[in-house]
Amino acid sequence: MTATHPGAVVAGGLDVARLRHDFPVLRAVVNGRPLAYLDNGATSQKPRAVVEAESDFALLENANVHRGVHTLSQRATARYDAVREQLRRFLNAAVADEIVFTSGTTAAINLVAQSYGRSVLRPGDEILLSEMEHHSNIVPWQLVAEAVGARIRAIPVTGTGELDLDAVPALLTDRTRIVAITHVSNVLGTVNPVRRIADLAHAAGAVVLVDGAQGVPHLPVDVQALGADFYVASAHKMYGPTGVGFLYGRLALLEAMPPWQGGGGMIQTVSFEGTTYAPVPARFEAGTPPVCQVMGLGAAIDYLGQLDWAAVQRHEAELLGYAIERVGTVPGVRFIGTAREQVGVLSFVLEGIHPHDVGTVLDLHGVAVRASHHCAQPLMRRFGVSGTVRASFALYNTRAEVDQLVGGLREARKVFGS
Ligand code: 7TS
Repeated sequence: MTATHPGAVVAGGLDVARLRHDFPVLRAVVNGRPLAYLDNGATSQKPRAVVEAESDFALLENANVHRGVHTLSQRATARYDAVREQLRRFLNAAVADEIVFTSGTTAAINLVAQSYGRSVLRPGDEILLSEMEHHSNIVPWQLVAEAVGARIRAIPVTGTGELDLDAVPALLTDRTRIVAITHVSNVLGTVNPVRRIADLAHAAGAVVLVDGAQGVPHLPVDVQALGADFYVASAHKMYGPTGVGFLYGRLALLEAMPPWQGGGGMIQTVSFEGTTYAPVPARFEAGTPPVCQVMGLGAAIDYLGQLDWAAVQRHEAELLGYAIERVGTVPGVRFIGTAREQVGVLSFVLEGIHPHDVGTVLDLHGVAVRASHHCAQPLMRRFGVSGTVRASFALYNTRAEVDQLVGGLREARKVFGS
């Protein structure tokens, strides 16, 4: 693995210009303009160190894990499990066995729904979600609810894009078994009061799954302080590779959970009379895992670990504040989501212009945003829109990129009239 330059952080702030050198794609030219990559909520760019960790492993050290006695396989296994330990520290989990590698957030939620959900839910039981969930934190629960006869309920979202906490006590009943909420909304950027909700859920006897897909790229996460029983995320939104993510689960819960997918690596003994299963986390990692990608995830955690997080958070907050101020000067802009605690994301509509059309004009200006329902159709319905334009930020974004966004929005206004 190649180390990133140690001088990336300068006193008093983040040396963004130097950091950007770690991300070669940021020098791309799109439609004759310098790329302004503001679609980090969909996937962040990857620093050279992450890609090199993957390619070095593939080219020089490749072997399968947990299978061979030969040296290369043993080395690969040690490195694979070392990343598990890195994640344990990154999330402040109690032990490394609480970390299961998955292919991403979606796979991790499906794992919990199918393994934990199916084994505890009875007809008439309830699963409490929220109106701001990504489809990944809705549909897996609907699948299991349908199968077992359970019922889905949802915490409403206020006009500012916050969870309506006053509604929570009435929604938590003696039938609620699982509460699954996002840490940070991928549409609104709202940071949810996870700890408060977890305390209420636990008092009602429910377990809590936190969808951290948009949390880990922006906030230091301590799963124990949050009171999360399960916490899930994807590497590709935290400067790591696609194809890998993780499930954190409290050890006692994981140990009591039945396997979901069967295959190599998750068994103790197999016979036609019956099979016994490996202890966690192997029980939940059937088949060859994404070994190269796990090496890249390790490098991403290293990369994040060498940053001054206070400076990163300051930079991202300043940038969001600047974006709110500047985008707000464009005629006809209406922000969707104005929560008191907001990170990384700015969603808005330009009155009278379809978000797709705005997205297309922005692309002609070299600005990459997402313009859609953002896989959050219940939330779109809540705000009475078919979609929004979403600028989502990362630590390498700049004010100049926000200015480029605003230039593109003014152009869209001109092209489509007012
Ligand atoms: N949960 C949240 C909160 C997300 O933002 C996403 C992806 C997922 C789950 C699913 O993650 P995956 O890695 O398993 O696909 N969100 C987005 C987005 O906002 N734009 O593109 C993908």
